[in-house]
Amino acid sequence: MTMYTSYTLRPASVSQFVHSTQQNHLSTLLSTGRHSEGLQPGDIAEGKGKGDSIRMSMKGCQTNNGFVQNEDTPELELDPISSVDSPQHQALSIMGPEELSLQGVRPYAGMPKDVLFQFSGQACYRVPREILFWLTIVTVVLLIGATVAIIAVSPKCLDWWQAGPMYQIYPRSFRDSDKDGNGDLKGIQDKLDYITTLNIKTIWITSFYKSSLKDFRYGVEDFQEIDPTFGTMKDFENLLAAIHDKGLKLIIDFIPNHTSDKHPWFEMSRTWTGKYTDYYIWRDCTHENGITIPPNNWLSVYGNSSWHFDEVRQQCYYHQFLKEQPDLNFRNPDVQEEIKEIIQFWLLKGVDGFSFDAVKFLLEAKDLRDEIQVNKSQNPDTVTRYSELYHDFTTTQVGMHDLVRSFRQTMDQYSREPGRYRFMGTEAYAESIDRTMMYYGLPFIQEADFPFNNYFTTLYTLSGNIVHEVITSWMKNMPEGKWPNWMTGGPDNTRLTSRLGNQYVNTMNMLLFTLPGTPITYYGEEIGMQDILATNLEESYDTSTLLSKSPMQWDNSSNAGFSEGNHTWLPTNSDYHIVNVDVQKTQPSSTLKLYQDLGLLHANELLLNRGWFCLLSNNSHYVVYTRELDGIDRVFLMVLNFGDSTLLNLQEMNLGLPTKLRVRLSTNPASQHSEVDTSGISLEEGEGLILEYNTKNLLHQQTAFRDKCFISNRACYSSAFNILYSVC
Ligand SMILES: [Ca+2]
Ligand SMILES: [Ca+2]
Repeated sequence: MTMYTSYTLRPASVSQFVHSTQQNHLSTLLSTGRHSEGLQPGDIAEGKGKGDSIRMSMKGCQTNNGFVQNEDTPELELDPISSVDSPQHQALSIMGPEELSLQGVRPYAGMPKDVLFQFSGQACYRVPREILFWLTIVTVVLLIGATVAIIAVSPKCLDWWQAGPMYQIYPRSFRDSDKDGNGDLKGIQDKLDYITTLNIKTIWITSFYKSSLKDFRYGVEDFQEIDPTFGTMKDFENLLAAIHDKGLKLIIDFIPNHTSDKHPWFEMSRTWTGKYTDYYIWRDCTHENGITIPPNNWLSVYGNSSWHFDEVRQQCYYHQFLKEQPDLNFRNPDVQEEIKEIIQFWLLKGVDGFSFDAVKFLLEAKDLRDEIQVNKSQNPDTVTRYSELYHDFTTTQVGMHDLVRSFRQTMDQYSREPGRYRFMGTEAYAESIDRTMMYYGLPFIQEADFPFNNYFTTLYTLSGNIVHEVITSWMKNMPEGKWPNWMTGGPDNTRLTSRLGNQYVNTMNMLLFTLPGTPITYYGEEIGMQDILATNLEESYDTSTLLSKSPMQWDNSSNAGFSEGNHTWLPTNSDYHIVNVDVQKTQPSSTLKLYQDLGLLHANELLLNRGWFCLLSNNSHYVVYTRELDGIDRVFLMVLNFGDSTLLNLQEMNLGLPTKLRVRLSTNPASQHSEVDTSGISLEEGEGLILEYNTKNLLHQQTAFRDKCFISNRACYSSAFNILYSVC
């Protein structure tokens, strides 16, 4: 509402007005320069005002030059002449040349803003205010600058999949909770306390999907169902919640390449049902009198043609593995969408990541070209073994990595919450190293966090040179800034003890925990379990895949504490009386105790989880390497003997070592916490030492060692602030 005011007021009356307004809720009258004669408040109340009469028209609660007037205020008419002065003008007039004297007026609560402005303009208020203002601005700028600087110099934090070891569990063999002789999800939950004693960060449970195949690994009938052998979906949810309660993470297997031939998709595909018709790879083929002439010469991984004639559909379907495992047609967008939905299903359940199996087989050449024989002179009719062909048209086809990246993108949608990053590993079994490295992705295209490094799991002979070769092959080919990982066993491989000999188990575990990257342990390797003998099996199934999957050996009781039932699905190894958790946890020199000590060291030592790795020396016996970090004047020097007993002279390596090094950990209990003489270290067969010494002369800083040293994410340590920083 527009207000017209015109008043005359003697300056001396301001104080009086202030108080009278409080009492009478009258409109404010302030003098203007033009009206030298003033009115008394009483005059206004009575509607008086001769030459300088005031006419005011006000309704409701209005401010008038900052004074408050309520509805009780009598309506006053303003002088038309004076009314040219707007309220704004009135306000400005306060500040005018005839500025009012505020002498004797003191600030009070509820003071009108215009009078408040009068006070606030005074130097005693203005100066501190401006000082405070600029102090605030400077502080904010400094804080922003400091935050940006800290972010800029901080190295990338290790994510959970980098920070601690992974523990791979074959669920049918870990612990049986319901006496049926098969390990199950509840059994794993019962043993979580044990897993935490290993300083494990991530549990990796291999395939538990609904399947009628014996080993449950590669023939899934429903990707969104738990096989009843392992329990129910509720059991899975309980297990996952319990794993998270303990601060652990869970990753699970996923095998997208194929399904079981009992999967509903396949049942519908073979009967030409709607969109499922093209869910698998079908081709016409000739089939007469039980003899099939396949569309091409492609072979199954297990040998013989990878095509199988289906009586129902009267066509051949492609199977890279067993005929019970038909390959999905990944060139069909509907299939891609189905797989995406399965990934989302488990991520919504809360799993922390996947191991994607057999991804190199996802696509095949569209034109079904024959693969080339390794031995060109061999009669094609006799080529039946997988190794007799080059697999240029059935593995790693153009577009395969795009599929893997699409899996990654789906997972990224569920990785945005802090602390909820979803890990992606790819299984790249029997790939060349350069093809394996492709799964790390490209500089700006993320793929797997890492392809699983199973090169140690296939070693059947050991020497310092062989171990050195496996290490350098990975480290030199891995793209810059990526994170390594190391496995020593797995469900598809012979156990360490059976492959390499019991005397090397501790050394291999020491190697696992002192290399840079994520250590991955297959269940039972922490106590040195070995394969069961094939002759003990009452199975007609492919026994070679079962020997490393025998029940976990917990204690001396029947079935090694794995099951209280009368029968177990695979026999327990006969060595369980001496090789079991219960016995080893009380033995100070046991494989389990060393494994736990290594896990602790790995968790607590920046040198091991963030430090440089310098590979210094190797021969047919030993490998020597260091872990060091700028800012820490202490170095770990590992000496691992993968050969027979030998003598090592570290001084010959010109590392500038002191004459004595402290033993931090040893596979030989007798030498724990002692010192060794660097000019002559006697190493037993399979002996490993983690030595420690102080120096300010780190090897990676020296030109001579620069090409022998590696780091994923460079970091330096400041002991003064107890922080890591990257600008160093
Ligand atoms: Ca069971
Ligand atoms: Ca395939």
